[in-house]
Parts: sequence; C-alpha cells; structure tokens
Amino acid sequence: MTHPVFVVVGNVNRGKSSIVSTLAADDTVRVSPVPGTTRECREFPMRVNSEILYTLIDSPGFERARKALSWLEEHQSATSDRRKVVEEFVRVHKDSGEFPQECALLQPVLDGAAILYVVDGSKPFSPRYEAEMEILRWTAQPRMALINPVEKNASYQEWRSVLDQYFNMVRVFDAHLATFDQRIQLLVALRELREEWRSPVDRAIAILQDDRRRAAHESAVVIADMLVDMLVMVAEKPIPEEADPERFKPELRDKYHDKLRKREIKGQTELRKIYAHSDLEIDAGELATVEDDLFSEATWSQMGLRNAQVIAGGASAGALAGGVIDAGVGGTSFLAGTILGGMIGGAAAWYGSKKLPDVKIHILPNVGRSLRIGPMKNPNFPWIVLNRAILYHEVVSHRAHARRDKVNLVELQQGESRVSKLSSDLRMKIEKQFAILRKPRPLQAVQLQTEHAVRRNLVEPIEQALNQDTSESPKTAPAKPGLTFPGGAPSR
Ligand SMILES: Nc1nc2c(ncn2[C@@H]2O[C@H](COP(=O)(O)OP(=O)(O)OP(=O)(O)O)[C@@H](O)[C@H]2O)c(=O)[nH]1
Ligand SMILES: [Mg+2]
Repeated sequence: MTHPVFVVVGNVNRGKSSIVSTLAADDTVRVSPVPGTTRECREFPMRVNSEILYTLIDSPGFERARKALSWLEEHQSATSDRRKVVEEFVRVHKDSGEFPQECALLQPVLDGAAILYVVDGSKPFSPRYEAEMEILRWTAQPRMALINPVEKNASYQEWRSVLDQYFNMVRVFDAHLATFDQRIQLLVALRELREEWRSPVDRAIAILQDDRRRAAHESAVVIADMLVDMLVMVAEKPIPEEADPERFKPELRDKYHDKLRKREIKGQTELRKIYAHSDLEIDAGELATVEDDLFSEATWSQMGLRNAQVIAGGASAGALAGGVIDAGVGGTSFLAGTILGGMIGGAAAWYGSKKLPDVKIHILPNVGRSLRIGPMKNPNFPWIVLNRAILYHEVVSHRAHARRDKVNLVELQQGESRVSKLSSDLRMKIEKQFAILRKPRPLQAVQLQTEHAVRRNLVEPIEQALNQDTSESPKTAPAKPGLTFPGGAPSR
C-alpha cells in the first residue's frame, strides 16, 4: 500500500459520507438525509496534481453485525487469532452472498486500511452498536472513532467511555463545519494511527497546505482580473441618427448592469472551481446584485470603504464630496466634443446623491450615433466589488465539501465590511491601482498596457487581503475542540 487508506464505517445515516466528502474535498460524494443512501463501498481518493495523498472508502456500514459476530464467536477456538477468524469469515461469505455488506467493508480493512468509525454524538449510545465495534476490534487494524456532533451541545460522555474501549483514538469531528485547519488537525491525529503512515501523512499535509497557498494565489489572480474588467467595462448601443436617445437609455443601463453582473458571476464560478466546489448553490435571497449594491445607501456605508478611507487611500475626494456629479466630467477629456447625451433615465435620481456611481452616456458621432455607459468612475465601486469577492472567497475556501445546503450570502453580506478592515498600507497599495485605471487613456494600446500592469500589480495585495480574511470567526465556522482519548483498546 503506497498511501494511507481509511474505511469509513458506522450505523446508517450517521454522517459517514459527510466525513468522506469533507476529508476527500469532494462534493460529488452522495450525502443525503435519506437513510441508506450509500449502498456499496466506493473509493474516494484525495488527489492533488494527480497524486493520491490518501483514499477514503465510503461504506453503507454493517447490515447484520450481530449475526456476523455470532458466526465469528462460534468459529474461534480458544487459541485462534481473532483476525484470522475475520479473514475466514470474509473468505467463506465473499461469494455466498450471505453477508455482502460486511464482506465489502472488511475486505479493505484486511488488506491494510485503517478504520474511521463514525457515530452521531447527538444520538444516545445503545448496546446494539457493540457488535459492529467488536467486529472492528477483532480485525486488529488501527482504528479511530469520530463523534459527529450533528446536533450541537449534545453530551458525548457516554459515547466517549464506550468508544475508548474499542478504538485507539476518539475525536470529535464536525464534517459539516470543519475548516481547512480542522481537517489538517484530524490528519495530524491520523498520522499517529500507524507508524509507517507518518511520513505519507506528513507529506499529504505539506502538499495540502501548499495547495492551499496556490489556491489563494489563483483566487487573487481571478479577483484582480474581475476587478479590472468591471472597472473598465462599458456598454454601447448604436442608435439611428434622428432617434431620441432617451428611449434607449433604460435598455442600455440594463445591458450595462447585466454585463457587470455576468462578469462577477464568471469570477465567482472560477473561485468555486479553484476550491472544488463546482456544485455549490448560492441562496441569493435578498442578496444585492452588484447594481443594487451600487445603488443602496446601506451598502455604501457598510460594504465599501468609508469616505475617509477612500480618500486616505489616494482616491479623488472630489467625486465623493462634491455632491452632484457633473455629467461632462471624464467624458470630455477623452472624447473631446462628442458628448451629446446626459444621464441614464432610471438612474437619474441617484445623480443628485453623493453616493452615486459615476456613470455617463456618450453619443459618439464617428460611425453613426452611439450611446455609451461606463466605465464606472466612482472610487467606492471597486471596493464594493472587492468586498463581495473577499466574502465569496471566504465561503468557498472554508466551506466543508460535505455541506449540501445553499450558501446564505445574505447573512454574510450583512456582516462587517472586509475591505475597511484591511491595513491602511494594503488599502493604499490597492487604491493606487484603482486610481490608475480611473484615469482615461485615449490611446487604446496605452490603455491595454495599463490594464495589463494593473492586473499584475493587484495580485499580491489582493492575495494578502484574502489571507487576512476573518472567516475563521465563530459566525461562519465555530471552532470545535478536538477531544482525544489516547490509550489503547483493551481486550475484554
Ligand atoms: N447539520 C449537520 N448535518 C449532518 C452532519 N453530518 C451529517 N449530517 C446530515 O445527516 C444526513 C446523513 O449524512 P450522510 O453523510 O449521508 O450519512 P451516512 O452515514 O453516509 O448515511 P447513509 O449512507 O444513508 O448510511 C445528511 O442529511 C447530512 O447532511 C453534521 O455534522 N451536521
Ligand atoms: Mg452514506
């Protein structure tokens, strides 16, 4: 056996597949409230760069543990090695079809896999579990019991005292709330199960931690690209020579918002992929879409930077402090003499507010008339987008793969602004790049070069911002004390 293998065993519907899913970082494992969801043993390797670090085998658990134990007891002689009797059990019943589930899970154990025995800590201990625990003890393979605290605040005292008799180690592990660090802590414990697994488990831990750093870096690249794309984004629409531009403005505004939203969704999809959460569903609920964020006073005060922070970050104070924004600002400087249009109809009311994003429409007389909206010049805009990206990253990077419920971003959204928590030094670095993009560059080649440089320069500070996230706080991932009960499994 080149890498550690763990067979996950336990009663029906106790969270076995959840443990497999979280430890293998695989959200394709079938986890469901329907008892008996897992019908046969299946391997789930934890792979990084196509190297298998360890394998989890999901199982349906025992079907007829008491009967199997009776068979074992009948067939052991006073001197016989209990493990040999288990081997005999599997040999005899493998093809007879009499104990298919028992044979399926015992075979890999006899081949050298360690055992992870899962119990639901919120259900009381019952002696009916003893038969399966006893069979596992007979195999003499390394085994750890995991108490899954499905319902919180349950007392595990009784479980602990029983499990301690059958297993080499007992841990509390919440497969649904475990963070990356808690997964690593469990691996650290698992390395003690078998002497010869120490080095492969150490290697697995080092590779997983390395991979985690790579993921944060890749996420920063994704977010930097998204920010630049959204900051320079425009929407255009050619209109007939004599047509009234007002007619087209609402449609153009919708198109612009749609483009912003789609670009954000693309970034979010890429973040999910980085953390192998391809099936993650977001419960948007009341969640503000980008444009709602931009047009909501609450968001401006909560989610972006406070005015003073933006100004301290080097942004133009004028846009925020100046009240009504002059419709001509920006446009005239890079499209001299071409501005015929004004504000967008639906958003006009907002133009009287100092919270207003700097959005304009230009009518370009070059190839006929054209309406244009964007790019967004308001200094707070990229901070709101960045804040949303940091929140999203927190969710996908820390969420256990066992969870199948939708992500409630609304709750997170109502939390504190992440960007305003960043150090002022980091904010300055990021704002400097945002400010560069706000300056229009008439030559397209220069503009593209600038965008390219900004994308590159944003990666490092954004990576730092992601690493400073606060998601290990109790709100998103309550820390669970890991309980260890060392000591062997005394024979009875
Ligand atoms: N809230 C919460 N729910 C959990 C936890 N562990 C498991 N569940 C839920 O319990 C149900 C059963 O979980 P599974 O992981 O499918 O359990 P299983 O032991 O593999 O079940 P079978 O394959 O049917 O034997 C699912 O609805 C899970 O979402 C937990 O730690 N917290
Ligand atoms: Mg299952």
